Amino acid sequence: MRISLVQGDITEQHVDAIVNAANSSLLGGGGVDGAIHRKGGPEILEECRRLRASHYGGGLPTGQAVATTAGRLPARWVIHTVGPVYSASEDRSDQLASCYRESLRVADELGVETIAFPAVSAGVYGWPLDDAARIAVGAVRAAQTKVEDARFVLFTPDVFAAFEKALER
Ligand code: AR6
Repeated sequence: MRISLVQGDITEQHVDAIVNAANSSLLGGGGVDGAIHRKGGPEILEECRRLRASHYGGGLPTGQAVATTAGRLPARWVIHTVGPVYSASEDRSDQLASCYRESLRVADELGVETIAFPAVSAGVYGWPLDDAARIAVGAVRAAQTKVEDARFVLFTPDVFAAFEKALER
């Protein structure tokens, strides 16, 4: 698998699947989640609502992933995953790694060849950037997957720099 870094907006990526840093309600929020729903249009939210009414009545658990249409985005699917809120007193690294592993597992089920990831948990959820980048790159590198091209799409220069450092290791 080829792993690359892009500084930019994930909603503009022409890939098979883009990953959303959602919350367990699946009903939208701020950050990358807000941008995806805004640009993707109401079809994504409609499918999220159906998921809440069926398989995920209690919400999507942290560390898991589920796919919907990508609506009007230039991708086929959005894979929603729920990162852990950062905690200084409890190690939730495996939950964060699980977001990437589970997203790739769902991607494999869909036959995805190209995927774009944001820096899950590195915004509102407060994960320190260097550590979030290390966990993300480590999890994607270690995954057994048929995905050929995984790209991290980082919104700001500081997050991009953290991922660059993690990828060089
Ligand atoms: N493209 C790529 N990355 C982006 C974009 C974009 N368009 N917009 C923001 N980012 P966050 P979290 C970056 O807060 O920490 C939401 O309200 C952002 O700069 O989106 O997992 C959800 O509903 C940061 O580096 O996700 C949840 O409630 C990264 O995406 C909660 O926030 C992740 O920041 C999830 O928090």
